[in-house]
Amino acid sequence: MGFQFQINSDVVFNHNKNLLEKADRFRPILYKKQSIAQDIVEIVSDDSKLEGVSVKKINDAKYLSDIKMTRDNRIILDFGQHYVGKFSIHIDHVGSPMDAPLYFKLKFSEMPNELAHSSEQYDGWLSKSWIQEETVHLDKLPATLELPRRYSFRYVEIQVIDTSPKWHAVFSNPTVITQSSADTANAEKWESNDAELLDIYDVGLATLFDCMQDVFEDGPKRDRRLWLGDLRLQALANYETFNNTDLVKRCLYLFGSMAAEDGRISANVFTDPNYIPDDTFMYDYSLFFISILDDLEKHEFNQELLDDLYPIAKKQWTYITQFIDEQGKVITDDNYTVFVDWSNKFNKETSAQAITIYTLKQLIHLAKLVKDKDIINLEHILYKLEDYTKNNLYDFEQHLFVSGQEKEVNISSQVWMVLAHVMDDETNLVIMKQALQKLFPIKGIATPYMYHHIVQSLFEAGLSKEAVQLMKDYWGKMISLGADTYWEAFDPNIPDYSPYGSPIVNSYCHAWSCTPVYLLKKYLK
Ligand code: RAM
Repeated sequence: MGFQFQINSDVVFNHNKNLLEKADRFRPILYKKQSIAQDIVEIVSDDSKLEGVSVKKINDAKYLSDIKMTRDNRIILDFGQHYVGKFSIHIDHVGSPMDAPLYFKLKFSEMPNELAHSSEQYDGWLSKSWIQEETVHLDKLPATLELPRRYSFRYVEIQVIDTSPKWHAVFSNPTVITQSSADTANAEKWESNDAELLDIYDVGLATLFDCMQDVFEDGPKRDRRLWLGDLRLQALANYETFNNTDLVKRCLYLFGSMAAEDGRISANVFTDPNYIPDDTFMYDYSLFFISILDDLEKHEFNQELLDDLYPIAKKQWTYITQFIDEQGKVITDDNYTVFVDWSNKFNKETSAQAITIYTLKQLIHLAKLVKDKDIINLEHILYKLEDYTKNNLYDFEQHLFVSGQEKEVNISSQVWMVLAHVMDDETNLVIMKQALQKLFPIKGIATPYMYHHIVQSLFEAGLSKEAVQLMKDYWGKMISLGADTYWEAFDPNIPDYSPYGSPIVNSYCHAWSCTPVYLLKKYLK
C-alpha cells in the first residue's frame, strides 16, 4: 500500500472565507450532451485484452426493446466510448398484468474486465461502495428510470433479478447526459505523421476531458476528488489543450483557503456538498502546491492570485524546513508520507530530496515575483540541499544517484534529480543514459504518474527518441489492452495490478495518466 489511511482528527484547519469566495467565483460551467447506447455486446475471452476479457457485438442497441427479459436474464450495453454523466432508461412490461414488482440490477463499468469480477467477492481495503452498481425495485411500469448518481462508464450491464412468470420486462432508450467543464471548442489539436502517437494523444485528451468536472477530479469513478498531486499534472495538460485556467485557479483557492493552521496543505479536498479538507497529508503533494502556483503564474500571470496564495505556499515551505537538517539532507518521516508512486518497493529518500529542490526552485521564482525579502534565506537552503545532494547522493563511479542507507539505485531517484536540474545538462544526459542501460526495462513502478516523470526526465535530458519509445511502450500498451481513457495504475509487467486488492475498484479514467497531451505538445512541437 502506498500510504496508510490517516486519521488526524486533532488538526485544526483554516476556512478562509475570502479565499473560498474566490474559489466559488471560478466555479465552472458544466457542458452537457446527450448520447445513446450503440451496441448490445457479450463478454468474451481475449488474451490480448486486460485480464483476458473483451466484448463482442451481438446487435445494435436500437433493437434492445425487442428483447423480453425475465428472471436471471442479462444484457450488456456498450455506449461506444467512455462517458461521465447521468444515466436513464425506459422500461415497460409485456404479457399479463404486472403482478409483482420488477427487480433488477445495473452495473456500470469503464472496462470489460470489471464486468467479469463479482462484486460480492471483493475483499480489498478500499470501500466496495466505489463499485458502480445499483439494485432497483419498480412497482409500476412503464417508467423512465433516471438514476440520480453520476457514473463513469462505457458499458452498462442490466441483470433482471426477477419479474414474474406472467410477464417480461422490456428496456429501451438507454441514454447518458454527459458532463465536463472542458470546452471541446477550445481543444487544441496536435499534428503528427505518427498514427500511434496521435492515438496516444487522443486517449489522453479524452481522459482529461472526463476528469474536468466541478474541480479537476482525479478519477470520475474514484475518488471523484481533487488531489494535489493529480492537479499538478492535470493543470499542465490543461494548459496545452482546453486551457481552462479558471478551473486551476478555483482548485488552488480551494487548497489555499483550507490549509491546516500549522501551514500544511491537505493532500486532497472534498468539495461536495461542502468544502472540507481531508486530514491526509503527503510530503510531496504538499510541496506541489508551490509548483502548481508557479506553473500557473508562468502560464498566465495573475497578480491578485499570487498575492493571495504566495503567503500560503511560503507557510507550507516553512513547515517543510523542519525536515531539512543542518547539512541540507531531507529527513523523511513516516508520519508525512512521501508518495512518489504506489509502489513501496523502492527507497524514496532521494526522490524526496529532489522534489524538495524542484519545488524550492519554483518557490524562489515566486519569491522574486512578490519581492520577498526572505529570498536570500531560501537561496541559502537551496545551496545546502544541492551541495548535500552532489556530495553525498551522487555516485561518481556509477554516474547514478543512490538512495537510503543501503545506497539503493532506483529509477525514481534519477528521474526526480534530473527534473530538479541539480546537475548540469551534460551530467543529466550521462545519468539518463546510465539509467537506460542499468534500470531499463523498468520494473516495480505501478503508476502512469511515475511513468510521466520518467518520460519527462528523458526529454529533459535530451533523449527524445527514448522518451517517445517509452510512451509507446507504456501508454500505447494500455490502448492495445483496450483503454479508451488511461488508467490510474498500470504496471506493464503485471497488467492486472491493483493497489487496492482488486482491479474492480481501480479507476480506468484517471487524470494523472492523461499527460501524453502535455509531453507531446511540450517536447515534440
Ligand atoms: C489515490 C488516488 C489519487 C492519488 C492518491 C495518492 O487514492 O487515485 O489519484 O493522488 O491515490
